[in-house]
Amino acid sequence: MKRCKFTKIVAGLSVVASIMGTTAFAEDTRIALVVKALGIGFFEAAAKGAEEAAAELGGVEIIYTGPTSTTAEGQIEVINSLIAQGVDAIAVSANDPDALAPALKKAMSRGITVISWDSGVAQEGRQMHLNPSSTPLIGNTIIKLAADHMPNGGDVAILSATSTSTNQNAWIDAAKEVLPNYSGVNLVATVYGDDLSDKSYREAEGLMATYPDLKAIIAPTTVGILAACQAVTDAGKIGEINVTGLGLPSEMAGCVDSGATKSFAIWNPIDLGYAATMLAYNIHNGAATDEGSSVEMGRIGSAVLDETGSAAMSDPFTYDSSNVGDFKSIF
Ligand code: RAM
Repeated sequence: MKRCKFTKIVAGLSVVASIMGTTAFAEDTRIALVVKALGIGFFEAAAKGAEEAAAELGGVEIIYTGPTSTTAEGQIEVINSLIAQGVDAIAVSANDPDALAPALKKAMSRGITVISWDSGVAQEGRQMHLNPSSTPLIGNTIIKLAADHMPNGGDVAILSATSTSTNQNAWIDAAKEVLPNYSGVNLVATVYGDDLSDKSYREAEGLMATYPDLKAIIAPTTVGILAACQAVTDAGKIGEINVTGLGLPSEMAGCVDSGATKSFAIWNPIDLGYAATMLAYNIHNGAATDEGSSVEMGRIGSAVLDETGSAAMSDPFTYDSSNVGDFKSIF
């Protein structure tokens, strides 16, 4: 009796299949873009790029997700839930290089493709990492942006994201290495706003109170630079303290107009999300990730993996009053 019912169901299904066409049963490839936290404009721009890649590839579903605040614990919860859902790939921008590794190893052991992008995961926790650009270049860029507007030198401070953030920590280390090339530029402090607007604002206020001679706040985070610009503006210190670092033209145009920010830099976050999605898809479909391998990133070109399984996308671009208006509606 049971067998009979089963045969009928299978027969019924094959009728439906032949009506709908065979593709009706082909499942989409589900790629999760896990960000440091939801609500950050930089990651929302990256998600646009991920959707663009999905549309170009066809049969790809993007799951844009992340914790509500920039913690490793929040990301681990998100990753465990993606493992339970059985997604095909996870592309993560990490709040901590080591804390996420066990959860991501578990994902890989279940056959899920794992890459990191933007902010990396320790090598054992992912198959590759995509840097936005060369780390030494970003480190030098953030110091140069400040130094260019300090002809007589002076005190500068860094306002970063979280203290465990892989990307900001690497850029800050690279910045410290080139500091001796900028004589007269004196780094007095590094503080952490955790990529939260209110905490970043308070940290910027704290810097101004502690270092009355401060000439620049360098924030290598899109959240931090905007909060610092607001704090400097509210303190009436435009012209006294230049706020610079890495920001989005869409968020920073007003700061450039007011003079709070003379210039800032960033790479294209839409391209970064697009490239990360292409890499996750191609690795899921068998692209090799050993040292020297080249993995396609669609319209961006190909990523060639170094000995740490990392590659870089493109150089950052500098924005100021001459060009910020042309980009503010894009990202
Ligand atoms: C913030 C995040 C992100 C970083 C940018 C520059 O949006 O910290 O990881 O790449 O700033």
